[in-house]
Amino acid sequence: MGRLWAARLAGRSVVFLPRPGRRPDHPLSYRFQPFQGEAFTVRIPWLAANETPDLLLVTTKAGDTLPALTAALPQLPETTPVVLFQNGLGSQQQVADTWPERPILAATTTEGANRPEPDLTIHAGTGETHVGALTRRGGEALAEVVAQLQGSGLTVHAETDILARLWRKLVINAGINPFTALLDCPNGDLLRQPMFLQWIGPLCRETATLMAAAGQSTPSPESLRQSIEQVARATAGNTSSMRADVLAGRPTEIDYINGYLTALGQQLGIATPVNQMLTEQVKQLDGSLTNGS
Ligand code: KPL
Repeated sequence: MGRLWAARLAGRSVVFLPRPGRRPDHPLSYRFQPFQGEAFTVRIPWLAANETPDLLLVTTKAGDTLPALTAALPQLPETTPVVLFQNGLGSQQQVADTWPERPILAATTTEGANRPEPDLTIHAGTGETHVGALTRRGGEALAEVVAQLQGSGLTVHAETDILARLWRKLVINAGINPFTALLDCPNGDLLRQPMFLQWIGPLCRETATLMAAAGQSTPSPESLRQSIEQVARATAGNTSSMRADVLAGRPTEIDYINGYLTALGQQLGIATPVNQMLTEQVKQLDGSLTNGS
């Protein structure tokens, strides 16, 4: 996702921030295939030591966000808006709680991008991006941040209740990602998988109870299920991000999806056996792959 935004914003002094401890000496260069039109090469420099960006987009995995910002933020002015693009919930609140005086915002996007080869990024599907504030200063910066992101030509909207949007996305990810990782199948195949058909109803009941207890407007479990199945159908051929992580031997974002819901249930005294089972099973898969067995 970072490479998609960088390619679309290129020409507006875009720079990448290196990972903590790294100082690459060449600009990052990759081929970019826009949704329409010819592919082109993007060359993006790394942030120079004395440079201060107007805006920081954070597109790391949820679990990498806090360490990445802990390394990066001390060198950036307190006024630089930070836009978080992570999946799930939990990592955004960690950041907002750690830097409550900074302009922290969160975004959800339905833009589709993939990287079939290390040096090729494809803008596979157009969508919409919603951005909203997580801190008071984030609210003050919102209009300007949205205007800057609109410079990409992508569709970007200001959102007054970003938490509600993050919750809606979380529901979808919680109902699709772990099943596709466990069953090793594309999203659309779930609709005929006995494991999915057995657990999706109870999962939606748990999630609806949690949403109500967390003060979110609460659709019925049946409408949560319909939304999940609709996205599974609309993205039938896709490999979910969690299945892709498992296949690549990377840690998954389960702690920020079904793991977040399980932890919230524990805090609120609500039983979440299905979220817990899915979290444990994905962690086993994760662990077994990273152990190389
Ligand atoms: O957001 C997704 C993901 O894979 O993380 C879905 C909506 C499930 C599409 O694949």
